[in-house]
Amino acid sequence: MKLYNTNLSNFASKCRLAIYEKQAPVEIVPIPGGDLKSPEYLKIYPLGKTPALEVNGQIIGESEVINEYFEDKFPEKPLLPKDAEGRARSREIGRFHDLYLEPPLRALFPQVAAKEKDQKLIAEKLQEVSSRLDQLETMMSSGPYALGAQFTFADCALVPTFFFLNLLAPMLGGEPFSEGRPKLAAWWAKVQERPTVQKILEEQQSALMQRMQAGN
Ligand SMILES: N[C@@H](CCC(=O)N[C@@H](CS)C(=O)NCC(=O)O)C(=O)O
Repeated sequence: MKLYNTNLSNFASKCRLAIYEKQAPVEIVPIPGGDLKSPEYLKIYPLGKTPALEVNGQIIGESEVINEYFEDKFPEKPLLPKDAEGRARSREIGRFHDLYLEPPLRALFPQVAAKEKDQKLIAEKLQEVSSRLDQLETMMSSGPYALGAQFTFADCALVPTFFFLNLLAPMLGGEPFSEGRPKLAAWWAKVQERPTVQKILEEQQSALMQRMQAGN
């Protein structure tokens, strides 16, 4: 079983975090041809996105689907609660992340390196991220993790995106995400005590440095 991965990708990092938590026997491999749109990779996964999981010659795409597959395949260290309501809550936060919180943040990525910044877009997207964070604050448990005592897929979804939130918002003039959001602030402090989370954040950081040194 192989995960086609780039360490900087928050979606691929979501799956690597689950792999590390579960100590799952998954080979983590770079993108063939060195680019998501290389002919070699498009042949394997026509969407040209990361992550993608290859199992017995077949591709499973989409980070949330891949993580659910890991839960089915490697149930020993569960990342979903046992009760139906807890499972729904974890999935709800995962979906909230993918559909509502991450897209406005992603829209800001090109602005960091842009010589002429689009200040209107920056202000709009920072505002959107900020309201999504307010909504997320109401969804978080009182800790230590997103849903409470158990570290779940909800945490796997949020951690790699908070790496970018932490960096990006201040660089573009936004307020630190923890400002006025005590549950998110406490969660972020706590979750970083976890060795698997430290590993993911180090991998994202070092991939970002490499990307910056390469000048793209
Ligand atoms: N919904 C997808 C999103 C994956 C995604 O967009 N990954 C980015 C890297 S963080 C990517 O592959 N971008 C290239 C593209 O969309 O063409 C998932 O959850 O896996």
